[in-house]
Amino acid sequence: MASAVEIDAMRRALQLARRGPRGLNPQVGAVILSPAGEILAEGFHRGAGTAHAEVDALSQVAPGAARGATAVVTLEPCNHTGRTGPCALALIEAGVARVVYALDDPTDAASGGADRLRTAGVDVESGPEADAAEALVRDWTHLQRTGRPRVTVKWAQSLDGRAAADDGTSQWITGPDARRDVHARRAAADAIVAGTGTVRTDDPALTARDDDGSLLADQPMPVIIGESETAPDAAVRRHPRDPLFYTTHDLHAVLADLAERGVQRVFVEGGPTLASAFVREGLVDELLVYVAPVLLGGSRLALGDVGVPSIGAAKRLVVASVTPLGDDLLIVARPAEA
Ligand code: AOF
Ligand code: ZN
Repeated sequence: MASAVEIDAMRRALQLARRGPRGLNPQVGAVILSPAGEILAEGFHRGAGTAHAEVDALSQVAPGAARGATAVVTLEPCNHTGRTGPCALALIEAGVARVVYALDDPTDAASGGADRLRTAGVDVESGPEADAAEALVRDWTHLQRTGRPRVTVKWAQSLDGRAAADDGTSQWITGPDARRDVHARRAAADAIVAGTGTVRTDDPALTARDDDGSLLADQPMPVIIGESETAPDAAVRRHPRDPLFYTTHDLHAVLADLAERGVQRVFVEGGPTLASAFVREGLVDELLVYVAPVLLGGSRLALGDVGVPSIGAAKRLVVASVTPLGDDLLIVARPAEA
């Protein structure tokens, strides 16, 4: 059983983990406790190629001072030599007597640290705060498992499924509460994707903003897909992060490339053509549909061709939640098979 002091230390380690960047490696935090339960050192992982959290924490204690100590880590200490050496070995060599970690390492390459520690006589315990630790690295785990980022596709529509009036105007279908929710979700994504057509016609800023229009602290990287040129004075060129442009229409290739750049979560807000392409290719992990109680009629549908010639091929979804936002509704849905 983990002690109350160890559980507190794990919560602290989770806070520390969040100081590290989201990217190719998971966010990991570590706390070293003396046998009396005092914090000797704290550490976190600053991204691929830098010291792991355990090694970062150990580097802050005097040689020999971690002997008999307890290491509290948010992820199972690794057992491999990747860009850095195995943390399990570093802990053993430092003389740590006990290791408490929250979550097993989900990768084949790096897992096995717990067994290695036990074999060396270290007392090992796993599980405290596992849910929070799992939530923290969920997108990274998805990236490991699938080789692509998690994809959220969002659109706003009228009650009759239109994304714009027939003259193309669409500002605004939904109200301020729904728009605030969208901006918070943009801020939580690593990249925001739009098509060149939407960039040309709507000139979106693709930033995450609060009600008065000022920028939120976290900004997704803008990603523009398509063949037409983006004008030199397009709003997206003033985005705080440099936009990434892809001229290919192969969304699988785009997502594989984003994964290699450490993009864990993608927010697709690119208009009906791009949304349809993601749906058609089966690349959607989560759909966010903001439904406003208005009727627009006409031909500007929220989705075009999604590769459903007949009802037997319908893309079946499960509804994860339905949330009222002001006068609007947010429906979160996922593919039925996922
Ligand atoms: C840990 N502590 O702080 C992190 C771990 O290429 P490397 O050497 O940076 O190894 C990356 C892998 O190590 C990564 O895929 C994951 O399995 C694990 N991350 N492990 O013990 C850490 N960041
Ligand atoms: Zn490690």
